[in-house]
Amino acid sequence: MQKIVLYNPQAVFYTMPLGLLALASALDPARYQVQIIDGRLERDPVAAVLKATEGALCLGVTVLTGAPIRDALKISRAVKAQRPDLPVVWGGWHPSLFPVDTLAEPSVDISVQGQGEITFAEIVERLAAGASVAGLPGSASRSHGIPQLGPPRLMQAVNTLAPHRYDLIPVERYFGLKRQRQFDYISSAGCHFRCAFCADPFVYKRKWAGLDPARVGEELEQHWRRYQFEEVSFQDETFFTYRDRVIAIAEEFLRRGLRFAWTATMRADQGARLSEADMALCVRSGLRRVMIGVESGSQEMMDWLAKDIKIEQVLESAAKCVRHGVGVIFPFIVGFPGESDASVTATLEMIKRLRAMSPLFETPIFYFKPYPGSRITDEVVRQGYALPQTLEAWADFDFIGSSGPWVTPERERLIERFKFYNRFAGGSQSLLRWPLQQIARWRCANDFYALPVEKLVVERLRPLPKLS
Ligand code: B12
Ligand code: SF4
Repeated sequence: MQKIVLYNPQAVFYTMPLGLLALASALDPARYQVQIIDGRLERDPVAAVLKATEGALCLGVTVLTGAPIRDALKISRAVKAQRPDLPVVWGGWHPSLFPVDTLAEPSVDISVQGQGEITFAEIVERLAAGASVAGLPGSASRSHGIPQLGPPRLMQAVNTLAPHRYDLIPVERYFGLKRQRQFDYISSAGCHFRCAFCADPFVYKRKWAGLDPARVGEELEQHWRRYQFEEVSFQDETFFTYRDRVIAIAEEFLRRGLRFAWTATMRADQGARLSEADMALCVRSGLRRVMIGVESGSQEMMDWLAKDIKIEQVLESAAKCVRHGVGVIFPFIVGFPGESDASVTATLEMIKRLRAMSPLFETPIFYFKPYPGSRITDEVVRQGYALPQTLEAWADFDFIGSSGPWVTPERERLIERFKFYNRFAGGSQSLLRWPLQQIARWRCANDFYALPVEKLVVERLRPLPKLS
């Protein structure tokens, strides 16, 4: 039995490490013993990985762009220093976007692009046989010290892949850290759409592959009976891609008598197209909340972003969710390169409009960041914007809570104040917060954000996390 170690870097949320579960589950359990170490659960992740990699065949690390790179580097370097012969494989979004650049890091031997199950299984087979991994489709590695990229690998139909082995992770610990019995699950890979700020079109080439509804029903029934969760959080990029599939999944839940709530991503055009009867069926099967990326309240900006969505579809989806009691998270992005004041104003107006529709609606605002692999990022780079050149610099490329170079200090001040008052203006509030809610409502209604005394007092009393 050969040992494989997989590492999930530290991050700010406790979503289950589904990428690593997918890799581990694709390996033959009769031949490989897989240990998943999650940096978010370990007191001393370096010590845990060093201990686990003793006698291992390889270490695999999943790497997102931004802060997780720092931890991935720390772990990979510590392992290489102690076990120079142990192959270290990086996969996930960042190595998918920078297959060869990733190999400038001496502690990384192989990088994997896109879907990793089959590529990783083949890497492991070759390593076990003492064979070279050079030229393996979907990967890059060094040949005679020179990084070389293998040919791309075609997208794998996900139904052919093994079910995810949740017994490899401490599911209860994730429930505890999330403070809710919420189970993470993924039913598809990729996305057909082409949004200009997103890396998915680059990595998945606008392809999508989904699990059969019967399999989703069967797997979730087994997991539900075993883990007794209250909610399933579908991590799919676009869960509502095909109406018939979504309806079949909802029918599976009902037929099997599964009593859990579920949440998923929905595009506004998909929501607008969904019939009242379909929506009602989804709700009966447990649908409680969807996430609909709006990004901008300006149609012109939406078109520039190639969202392929109309503002009316956002409002139509929102109204449908109100009618069916479904909560919605509508994320917005401000600070796109060259964004006009009118566009920002349209976004803030749209947020107010949505917030007024339901106390179950949330409207987080993010600042645009030129994540690699997107059309806008390519454009700003052509115009002279310098992307980080090293992995260390990419690790710092994590603007959670900061505004980026395309937002003037005045605009940032306005947006931060708007976020504060908008948060307090909406929803039901406790008696204690009632006066603040009234002031916040008045301010939002009159677009008056000067002299934000209440904001200063509240932040003094309880600093708010700057996440949205
Ligand atoms: C859950 C999630 C997270 C979790 C992290 C998950 C984890 N690993 O612990 C959290 C909440 C921490 C997170 C954070 C962020 N996220 Co996020 N997240 C997701 C989401 C919704 C699901 C990920 C998932 O589980 N997918 C399912 C699994 C099966 O797929 P996978 O992880 O991609 O793994 C496959 C391949 O990538 C590959 N693979 C992955 N790892 C490895 C490792 C090896 C060794 C190999 C060989 C292969 C391999 O094989 C796997 C199976 O095919 C994705 C969207 C999506 N649907 O993928 C966005 C996504 C990954 N996130 C994204 C972004 C932008 C972010 C944030 C920057 C957003 C923000 N501003 O907050 C932060 C950055 C990190 C930080 N600062 O902490 C982008 C990726 C951008 C990038 N270049 O990295 C995505 C794609 C969303 C999008 N379309 O923009 N995220
Ligand atoms: S933002 Fe969502 S819908 Fe648009 S391309 Fe990315 S994953 Fe697809």
